[in-house]
Amino acid sequence: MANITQKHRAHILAVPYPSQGHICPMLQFCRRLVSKGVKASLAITNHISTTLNPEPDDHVSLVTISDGYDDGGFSGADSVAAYLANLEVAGSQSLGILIEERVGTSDTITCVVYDAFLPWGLNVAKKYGLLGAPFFTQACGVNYVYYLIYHGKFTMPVSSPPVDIQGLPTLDVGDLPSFVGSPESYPAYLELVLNQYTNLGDTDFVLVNTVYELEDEVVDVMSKECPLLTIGPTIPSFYVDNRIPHDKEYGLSLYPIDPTPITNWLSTKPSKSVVYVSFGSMACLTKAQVGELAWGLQQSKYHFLWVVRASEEGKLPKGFVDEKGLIVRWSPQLEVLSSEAIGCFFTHCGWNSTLEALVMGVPIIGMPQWTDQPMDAKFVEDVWKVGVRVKVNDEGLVGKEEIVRCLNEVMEERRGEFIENGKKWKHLMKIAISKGGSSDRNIDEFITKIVRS
Ligand code: UDP
Ligand code: 7WV
Repeated sequence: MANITQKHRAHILAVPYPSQGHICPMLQFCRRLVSKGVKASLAITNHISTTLNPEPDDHVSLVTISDGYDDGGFSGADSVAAYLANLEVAGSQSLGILIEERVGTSDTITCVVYDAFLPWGLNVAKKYGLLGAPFFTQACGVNYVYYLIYHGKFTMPVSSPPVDIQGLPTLDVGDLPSFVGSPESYPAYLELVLNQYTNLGDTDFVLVNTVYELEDEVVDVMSKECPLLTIGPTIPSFYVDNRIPHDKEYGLSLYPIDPTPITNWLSTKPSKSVVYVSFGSMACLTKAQVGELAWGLQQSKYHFLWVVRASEEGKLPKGFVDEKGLIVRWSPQLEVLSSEAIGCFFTHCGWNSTLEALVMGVPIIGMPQWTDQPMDAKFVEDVWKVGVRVKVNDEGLVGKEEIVRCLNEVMEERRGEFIENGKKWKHLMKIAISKGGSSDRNIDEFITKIVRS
């Protein structure tokens, strides 16, 4: 048995928050560890496991825990607060059982890598004498704002003057994470993001899915306060360093998808002629906003591929059709963004989508909705300068004229500038995760520490 244990240098158990944007980056981080000789298992919820029936992963073992809602998952909960409370209780208990079952076997867990949204992961790890490392799925700048609030160094609600935080560009209220600008909007989620720091001092490592070169100033500032290891981008190796065989897709999609009609449609379109529109897995737009988007896309000159999730479909204007466009319920986003036909990405600026656009060198039109997205959009426009952010009108809507204006700006008028700037970030991100790059060195450091301990 000892031999088997030695074959892999350590066994990490990764516990993502059960949403699309949190599972994928952690799964990718696991694949990266496996490629470096570490065993990795990913704990998804019973609900996700039974609804998805995921294919076995070539690299990472899938195991299951409970979120307390084995039948309905998040939609089975009465409130966000109830979901989070039950996730903690049922999650801690089932995670403990998973760990205990493996003690003394060739599968013994060495370290629990838990989503920073789930700080109770550390308690479970410690109970069994294991190492624990939080994994932050959001940008370091966002994490730092929450960190300052948690430590009382920055107070909410923020009044109107712009705020200056060391390591970050000057931020207007609308550039801050939405929960900070309007603390009353989602109290349970605000608590979730602030609670990321409750036991940070007890951890030996803090893993962050970002790239040092994208946020060097804030990473340097925050590193003085806690031991950060930037390890991103957690995008399949095929699109970055291409060192890991068979790592081209995320592989764990919470939505059913048939890529063929989409890739076929894209293949008939001229180079850089298509606007890819998606707001990720969670955002819910108002019916009025979906209408403005529809008319804006229709009035523009460009082809568009628009992801409208099944739950959002009813908000499309009745009978809306446009021969320039293709509307789908979900897309193979990496394949789409890497397609020659794509000219720009009209996105909510979720952190994964933002990293994906940067790695593919695709110019961005940011239309942030909530949570960390406004800050990501700020960086897109003012730090990386790879695109623009839409302006919201007095009614809180992004009107069709504004949409057409932004499309013209990014698809034509300022296209060269955005492409040119984008090349730099794309290059830096690929170098970071390639052998000897900033993220690669940090991942090696993490492994060395967990293997030695
Ligand atoms: N995604 C996808 N197909 C879609 C829309 C999104 O594969 O039609 C993927 C996307 O590539 C990204 C993730 O879903 O990896 C969404 O994560 P993000 O952080 O951008 O946003 P969230 O869904 O968490 O708001
Ligand atoms: C899922 C649930 C809640 C939040 C997020 C994802 C996120 O912003 O990453 Br606050």
